[in-house]
Amino acid sequence: MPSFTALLSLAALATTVLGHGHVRRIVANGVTYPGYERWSNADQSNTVSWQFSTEDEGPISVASLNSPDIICSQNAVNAPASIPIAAGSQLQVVRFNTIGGYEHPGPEIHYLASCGDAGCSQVDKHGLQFFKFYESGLVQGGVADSPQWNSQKWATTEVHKSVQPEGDGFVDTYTVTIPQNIRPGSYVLRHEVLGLHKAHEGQAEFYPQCINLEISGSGNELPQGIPATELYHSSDPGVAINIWGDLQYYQIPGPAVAGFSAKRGLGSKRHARDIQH
Ligand SMILES: [Cu+2]
Repeated sequence: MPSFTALLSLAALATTVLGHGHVRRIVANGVTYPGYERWSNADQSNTVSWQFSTEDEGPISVASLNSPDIICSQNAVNAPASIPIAAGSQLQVVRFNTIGGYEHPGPEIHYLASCGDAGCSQVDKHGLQFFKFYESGLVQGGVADSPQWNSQKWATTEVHKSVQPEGDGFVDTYTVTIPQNIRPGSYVLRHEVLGLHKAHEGQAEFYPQCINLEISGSGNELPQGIPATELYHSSDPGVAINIWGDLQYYQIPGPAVAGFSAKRGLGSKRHARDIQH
């Protein structure tokens, strides 16, 4: 007789066939950190990405843009562990999906929010103030030549050109650089991709996931953020859009990318002198 857990994983297979994707792991400084796995029975006390409850790893819908589910995905719960990382260095966010022909044409967007003294394993997600520090949307304008995406090119379709098979699915790898001048401390990295394939039907798909970071460094900048429930609205030009034509311009939704001073010390002095001229 099959065990209860075996039945559960059968159910998982049935539901994840329609799956859309989740963060499987993060690689920083040559170390691999496990992400939360919705259907794993393994010990997950060392995961660095926040729990979510979507059974098919599906998106947050446009109807939920101003609900707490947009913060860190559906019914998100703090991850127990954090990734130690130096400001200015890179990490790789590896997204898993079960469908090889996975198509979510759209932008990739990254935010940070300070967890403050509470730390990211304890912080109340409703109080997190997110600032955007990286975004990439329409990389090249053109016609929506699905499934090649060689005319109309998106951040996600370009990443997907390097897709790798893995287990019963595929992985796409996003590279993120942590701002050099950010103040050290605990932060939630809000990694997000959007799928705009059904945006013309009011069904843009949002895939936010949160990852705990412990950032080290000597920076002192902490840009002003806003609650994730205020980032987007259904009427935003980058949300209410039809991409199935010749698209030449795309306005990435959400606030502007936060400004960081490029370089401290000598660089900023030189800049000050230039301004005086
Ligand atoms: Cu999807």
